[in-house]
Amino acid sequence: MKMTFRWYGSHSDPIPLKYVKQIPGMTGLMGLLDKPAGVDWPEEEFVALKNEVNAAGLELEVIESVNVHEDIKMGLPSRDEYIANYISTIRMLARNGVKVIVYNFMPIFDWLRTDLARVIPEDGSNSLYFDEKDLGEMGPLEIVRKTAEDSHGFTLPGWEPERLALLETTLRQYEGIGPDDLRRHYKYFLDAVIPVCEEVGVRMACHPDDPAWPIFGLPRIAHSQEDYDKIVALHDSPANTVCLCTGSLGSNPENDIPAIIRHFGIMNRIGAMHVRNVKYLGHHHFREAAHLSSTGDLDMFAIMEAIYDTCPDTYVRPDHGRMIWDEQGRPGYGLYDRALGAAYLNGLWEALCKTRGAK
Ligand code: DNO
Repeated sequence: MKMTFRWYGSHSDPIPLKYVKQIPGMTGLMGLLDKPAGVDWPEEEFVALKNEVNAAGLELEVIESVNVHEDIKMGLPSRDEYIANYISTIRMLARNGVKVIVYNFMPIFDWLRTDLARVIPEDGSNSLYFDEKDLGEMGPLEIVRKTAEDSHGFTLPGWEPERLALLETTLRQYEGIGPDDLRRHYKYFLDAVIPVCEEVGVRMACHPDDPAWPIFGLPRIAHSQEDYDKIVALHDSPANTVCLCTGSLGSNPENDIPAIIRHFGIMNRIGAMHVRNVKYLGHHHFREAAHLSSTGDLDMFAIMEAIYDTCPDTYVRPDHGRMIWDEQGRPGYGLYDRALGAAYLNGLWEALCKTRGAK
């Protein structure tokens, strides 16, 4: 297990790399370079980022996210040009030591919340929160406006301005596209990129829908074990993997997270893990919790145990943290609670290794 941390680059992340390195057991980053979907990433920018990260004593083997252009998801004729750029980016990243690319195939919205700073009454911290009832009143344009307003000027992953600029048009374009169409477009994409990944030794890892159900009537095809069975079958290869995000899939209590990890771990189809906890508050209603099992509804020990048993070499990162100790930062991506999360997950791992044998 390699413990990593999401970092947004010195131009947009208030957390110095030095602080990341000081988290015990931190080996590297799941780093993000802010590139709009569809562009061919310039090598010199990536090399500069990699050098900066390596100079801080950290690795950069997982890149999150290389976003997939909407034209690819919609199956438009222009997709071939964007796929060619994607392939060129894969080759460039592989040349520079990247092993896993995290991405998603969600139409328009990556993750969605109705409140980015809901106060947790028990301790006065705050966390990301979702209540479908609030969403019903808002509608997509309103939620985008609110999310931008509440993000304290930070660009949030999945909410990049260029992605949302064409929101109304894109929402309309998706009207005739159902889940099977989206899967067909997905297969076209995978058939083009996975052979390249095999050739250069990179794994693509698809992040789940968050929350784990359809929203705004858009097709969403990655929120259950059955969905992922279909995705890994679209192009059968060890390079076509899952970024198993426990909190995204776990927003639906019907998803048995340790069982899903075991299922795909045994198949060697887990490219990376995001490990965090959620607290259920009702139907399609939850908030994010501290990583500690007892503060939410996921069994973090069972999750780490499933990783230990079936995919012990995978990359793990603590995921969205609460805002604690009055930290001001990017919602979900502050330093303190994610550092606590990493320390806790490392502790669970040590206990597993000491009682069952080192891995
Ligand atoms: C949310 C993140 C996602 C993830 C993308 C991968 O906080 O986990 O935005 O990075 O879905 O493309």
